Amino acid sequence: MALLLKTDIDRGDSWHRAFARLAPDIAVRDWPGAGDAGAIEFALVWAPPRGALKGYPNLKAIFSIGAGIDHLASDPDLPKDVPIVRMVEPGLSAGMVEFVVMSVLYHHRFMVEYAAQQRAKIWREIEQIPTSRRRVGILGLGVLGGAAAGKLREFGFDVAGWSRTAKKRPGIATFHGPRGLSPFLKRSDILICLLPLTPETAGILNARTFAALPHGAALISIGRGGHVVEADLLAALDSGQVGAATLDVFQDEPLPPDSPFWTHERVIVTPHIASMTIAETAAAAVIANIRRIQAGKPPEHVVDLEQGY
Ligand code: NDP
Ligand code: OXD
Repeated sequence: MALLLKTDIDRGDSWHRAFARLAPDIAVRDWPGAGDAGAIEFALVWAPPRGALKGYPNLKAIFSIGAGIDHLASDPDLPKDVPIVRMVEPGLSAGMVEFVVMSVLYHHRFMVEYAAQQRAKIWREIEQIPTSRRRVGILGLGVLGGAAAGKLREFGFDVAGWSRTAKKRPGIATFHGPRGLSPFLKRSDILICLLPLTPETAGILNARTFAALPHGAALISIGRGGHVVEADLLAALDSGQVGAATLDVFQDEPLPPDSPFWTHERVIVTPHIASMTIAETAAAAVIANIRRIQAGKPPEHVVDLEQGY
């Protein structure tokens, strides 16, 4: 029995080490050239090229190295009837909570304005606002959005979340569905996008969305670049309707050198690093799911391809 591994960057060694330590009975074979295709029962992949997962007759599950599975759902040659499992692991959640807290505090404490003042050598105080008066809205109240919401509450922020289905979370105002979007946006001084990219959510950060926010709201875009209509965001930044933005994900990655976001004074650009799957903790989660399958149980965190996440 073997697991096919396809990572995007040079992190293969850490996966090999983690599997060797935690599950020496699982042979990890790198894609491409993984040897006997019949021996491959599981695949652990990030952004495999189209058709790369065809031709493994005994494949029992495809594990996404990331929480998002848009890199798989876009492959029309994906084997049918093989469950796709998204990544849910403590390292990824912890990293995302850190990034969200850091970014929210950055905007909350006017660091974009202070950075501009520093460039202009201006010594001027901006009146501090208590967290209880800062309304933070999270698009996507799933594993990552939910964890971030909980931590922001601990800081005392007035937190709301928007999801597809109705939810109840202590201390968090919840909204759902298309009708819940506008009242949710209206009370989002800092808007965070932690949605999956699906046909329903593509382009959701557009001119209409920005117009519904309080004037000068900050945007933290950490879901997928396909959520953002970039021309609309630039227009909203230029008009001041969106006061500042932290952008981690983009339509084209790496962000092209001529993108105006690189040099925009009120934009912080990071290279899709809001959080990363940690091989050690993620391997444990994948192995736990493999053991479930081997025991005849369904794996956890299977994606609903109809919904796209
Ligand atoms: P989950 O599947 O756990 O949560 C997704 C959330 O989005 C759910 O609350 C879901 O609603 C909501 N949602 C989905 N579709 C809609 C819709 N049409 N309308 C309203 N709400 C919707 O995902 P995760 O929290 O694990 O991950 C979220 C995304 O974060 C990933 O898909 C990925 O794109 C991104 N990500 C980015 C990273 C980065 O480094 N920038 C790192 C990791 C992830 P409901 O609860 O009702 O199902
Ligand atoms: C993910 C990502 O989806 O890193 O996990 O973007």
